[in-house]
Amino acid sequence: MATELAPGLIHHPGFLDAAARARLAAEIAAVLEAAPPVTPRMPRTGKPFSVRMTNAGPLGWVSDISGYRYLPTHPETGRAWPPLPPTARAAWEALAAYPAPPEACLINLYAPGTRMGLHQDRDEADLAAPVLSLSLGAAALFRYGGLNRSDPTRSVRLQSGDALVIGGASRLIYHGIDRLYPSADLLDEEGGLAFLPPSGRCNLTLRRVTAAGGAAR
Ligand code: MD6
Ligand code: FE
Repeated sequence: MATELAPGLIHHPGFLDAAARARLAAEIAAVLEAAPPVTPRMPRTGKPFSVRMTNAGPLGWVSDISGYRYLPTHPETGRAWPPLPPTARAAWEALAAYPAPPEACLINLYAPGTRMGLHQDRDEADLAAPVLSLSLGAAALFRYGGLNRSDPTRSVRLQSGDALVIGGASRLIYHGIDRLYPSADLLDEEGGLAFLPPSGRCNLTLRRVTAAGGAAR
């Protein structure tokens, strides 16, 4: 059962069943082989993020001392990002209600104790498309607010297999991850998440970057 947490912010608990979670985990493992995770850094200050990141798809989101941007190649290997995981792409087709495929799949890897500060996702030219988030591994507390950083916030727990669509009137809301819960997923116990430390978490966000039709605005 999907829940509309706010207009355009739709939570699909357990969207990926055990078989889909295992398939997605294997697809992510292959991406990580081809595109090793990097530690992003804050623009200007160079302060490292606690989360490690990589990407799949034609474009990947990177952050370093010179800023946030989308690039067609991995910043360290110089190679093109690997193809979008098919299971993630199928989730986009089922949930995004958008006529064009995703261009970027950002993969965030959380070790226990890591978090992600409140932010907006606004580096995409096409804000008509939602961001689709998929979670695997340890559960996390997702905090979301409004269009201003100081707006009141609420929280929802994202579990392994959950999908979250952030679109419509919520496309630019502030959001972040406050904490992980040290609860191992079955997938983790079965070794399907060998790319994560025990009780780690992986989140995928799928995005459209350029305006539909291909031209960046
Ligand atoms: C995370 N997610 O769940 C971080 N952004 O680990 C995000 O920052 C996010 O889940 C945009 C839309 C959905 C998200
Ligand atoms: Fe985000």
